[in-house]
Formats: sequence, structure tokens, C-alpha cells
Amino acid sequence: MLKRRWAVAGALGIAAVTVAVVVAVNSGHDTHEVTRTVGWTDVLPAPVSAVASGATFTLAEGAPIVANSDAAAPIGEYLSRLLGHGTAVRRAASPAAGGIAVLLDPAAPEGPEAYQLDVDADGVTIRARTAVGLFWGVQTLRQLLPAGGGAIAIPGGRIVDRPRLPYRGVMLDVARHFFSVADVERLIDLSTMYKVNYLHLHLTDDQGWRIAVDNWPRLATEGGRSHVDGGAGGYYTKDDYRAIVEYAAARFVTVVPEVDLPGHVNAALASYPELNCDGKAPAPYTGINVGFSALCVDDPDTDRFLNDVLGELAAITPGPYLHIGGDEATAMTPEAYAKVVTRAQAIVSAHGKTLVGWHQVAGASLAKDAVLEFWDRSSYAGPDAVNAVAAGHKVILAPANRAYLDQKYDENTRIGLSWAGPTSVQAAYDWDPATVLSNVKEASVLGVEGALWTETVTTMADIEYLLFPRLAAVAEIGWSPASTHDWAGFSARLGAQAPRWTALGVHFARTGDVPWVAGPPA
Ligand code: NGO
Repeated sequence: MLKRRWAVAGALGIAAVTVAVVVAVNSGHDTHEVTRTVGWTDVLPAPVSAVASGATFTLAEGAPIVANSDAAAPIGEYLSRLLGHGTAVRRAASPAAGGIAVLLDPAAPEGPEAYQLDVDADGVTIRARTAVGLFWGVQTLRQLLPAGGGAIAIPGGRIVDRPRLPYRGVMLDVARHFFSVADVERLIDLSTMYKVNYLHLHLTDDQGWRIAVDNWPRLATEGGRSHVDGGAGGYYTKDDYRAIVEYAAARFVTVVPEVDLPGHVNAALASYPELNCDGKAPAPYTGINVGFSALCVDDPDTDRFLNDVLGELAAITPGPYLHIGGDEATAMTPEAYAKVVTRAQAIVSAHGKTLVGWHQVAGASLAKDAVLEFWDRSSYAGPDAVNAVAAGHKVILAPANRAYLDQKYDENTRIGLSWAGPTSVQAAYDWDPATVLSNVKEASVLGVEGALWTETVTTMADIEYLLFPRLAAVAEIGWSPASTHDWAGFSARLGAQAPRWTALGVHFARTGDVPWVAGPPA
């Protein structure tokens, strides 16, 4: 199946050399389609350096895939599955003629995620010091595969590449609407094509609690029963969550779970009367207002709740981060807020994890390693955050007017919110992590994140429509050197993704501002 898809996706690349421009209409957008060769300059995110040699390597059906170590072998297998090769991955120290080699190599380019990709007339070699570097090398190779029929022609040259920032995230809100494990896995697959390496799951909010907690079972069974506008809701069992974590880890993606505290807690309050100061559980909430719910600060039940929830989540999360939310707790005093967040910080640290919080958590006393996630529209995060950054805290940038991918593309977009937008593809691309915050230098920036809140998002097709193409823009901002920043170049690279997305059945938005490459034929 995959093989056919790739073959179809790539066929365009070599067959089509003339340029035609078609204007079509898709979901209300005027769409420009071009027919052209897809190749070396179309790798997205733009690599650090890419030099074409003019040679061509033709990958024959069943050509050998070679790996040189236990750590490299799974990446060879992954590539073999993508190509639809029946052949087993061979173990060898050096490339086999006519094949593809994935080699762990201490002499490969330096950097925890760096790789080098060489294509010459004899074959393809990906070298890296780490398995993740090899994996990103394979993602790059995928984009050079203009397959057609039995033989696949790959343009020759060398790419040397490494990311600008260590954290390139995508956030999915599974609280406002719930999404299945299969949907999340598909999101991981589509995101890793663009070297996204963190999946932030917004697991709880006023409208739903989506993760099982053994000591507080009703959080999931009651609190998970609804979503925005009613409906059935749902939640992840611990095994579901482990399955997501494992699927992500096999693709070098780290899951960052978020339990939103001390506001955005109506689903928890509705499940357990004892979490409420007046001992009365509120009704479940299915609207989209924010800021009305709060934990009862000095109640020992709240303490027990924090301990159990964060402790159990830490136990099933191998990654270093626990996100505790911390946004929009407007139903409590700043003192009460600081008290709960400080308490949550102590618990997170006691479990050996690093706290991440929306940038308002800077109002609490944080451990040295705590990370702030900036989400405002402005270029200023407030005095608490400025001080926190000055004291050494790192920042993840999700500026709402750039990286909130729940916003409409334009006023005609059929779904999406508009408070921080509309956000065109160009708006999602035209920013620099080094200058987005007036008070934050690049050295303090851990990375970037595209955030998909799901008040208006109900299906996987909706997820794809809002994330693609804009997630590719945010991913490139996080990965590519600032020197490659150029809208014309980016939109051409982006246009080249269309046949691949079409082949993979991605419901992307064919916005009018991108020269989408045509095909594959229906
Ligand atoms: C805000 C709010 C969320 C909304 C989102 C919608 C943050 C951090 N809190 O972002 O509850 O879902 O906007 O765009």
C-alpha cells in the first residue's frame, strides 16, 4: 500500500518538466497549481546545506538496505517499510553498491540530531552520530524520492543538516474534543515528516478529562464523558497512553502530557464534589468560555489530587517534561494561584521531571529547570516571565498570532477560532524565534510549538486541515537556519509537499498563497 502511494507521489517528480499554472477552487480558496520537477531544493524544513551534484542514483526494486549497528537497524527497517521493500535490512559496516546505507558514525556531523545524506550514482548513505540523526536523514531522503513504477530516481548530492532549536513541538488539545489513539499516531507520522520531535497532549480542561488516574477513577469515567457541544467524549486508559508514548518514541518523538491547573478544571470538579470548596460538584461544561473554574487551594483533598495525578502521570511518562498548564486562572487570587503552582512544581520535581507551564506560571516559585511556554499575541510576556528568563528559565514559543494553528486562515475558513488571527500560511512562517519576544534572546529559546486547540475541531480531517500546511511552517522556523528564511523559497518547498499529502490522503488546505505542485492524478 505504502509503496504504491510513494510510487504515485513521486511519479510526478521525474515525469513532469513543463510548468503549467492552473487555478482551481478548493474549499473556498482560489488555488494555484503548478506542474514541475520536485527535487533537491524542495526539502522542507530547509537544510543547513544542500549541494546537488548532477548525478542520479536509480534505486532498483528490492535494492539492499544496510545498517551498521543495533541502533541503526530499526531506522533501516522503518525505511524499508516506507519503500514497501520486501527485503530484510542487512547488517554491514559500509554501504552496499546499489543500495541505501544508514550508518551510525562518530565522524558524522556534530550535534545530537545532525545527519549527512550523500547520494551518488552508486547509492545513498545516511550518516549520523545518533539514531535520531539517522531518522531525520530518512525523512529528508523521503522528500527526494521521485518514484515512478519499478525504478526510483534520486537526484545526487550532499546534505549536511542539524536543527536550529532542540524543541519542535505540536500540541493537540484532546480535551475540547477527544481523538483516538489511531488519530494521534497519524498525527505523529505526519509531523515527523517535518522533523517535529515533541507531541504535547493537552489532556484535561473544563470540558473533559482524558487520562485515567487509578486513585481518582471518576476523573476519566465521569470527567471524560463530555466534550464541547455535548457528545460522547472519551479518555485514554493508561495502556492507550503507553501505546501513544511507545509509538512516538519509535519515531523519536517525546510526549509532553499536560494536566491543566489550577484553572481549566471544571471536568475534575464535576467528577469529585470534595475538590470543590463548597463540597458541591458543578455540572459538566460543554461551552467554550475560559477562566471560570479553579481548584480549592487550602483543601487537603486538592493536595492529594495533585500528588496522585502528577505522580501517576510521571510514572507513565518516560520523557523529561510534565506540563501543568497554568493559563487563565482568573477565578482565583494571584496568591492562591502561586501557592498551587508552587505545590505542583514541588511534586513534579520530586518525581524527577521538569515542569513546563504556560508563561503565567512565572508568577509562582519555580525550580531552576522549569520551562515557560509563551502563548500571547504581544511581543512581551510580562514582568514575571522577563524575570524568570533573566534567572535562566528557557522558553518554548507558541505566539498565538503565529503558532496557534486553531485560528482561521482567513475569514472564510470553515472551522477555527479568530481571536488571535486570522493566520495565513505566511503569517505562520514570517517570524523569528530570536526576536519574537522583546525580552528574550535566542539562547533562552528551547524551541517552538504549533498549538491545535480543538473547540471547533471534531475529526482527523479537521486536524489535518488546520495543521497542514501551517505546521510545516512552524517546524521550519524551529529547524532551519535563519539564513534560509525566505517566503518565496518556503512557499515553493511547501507547494512540493502537495503530491505527497495527496498520496497520503491528508486533508490539507490548498490555500491560495502557495504554488501547489499538481497531482498525483486521481
Ligand atoms: C488560549 C486558552 C485555551 C484556548 C485557546 C484557544 C491558552 C494557553 N489558553 O490558549 O484554553 O483553547 O486559547 O485559542
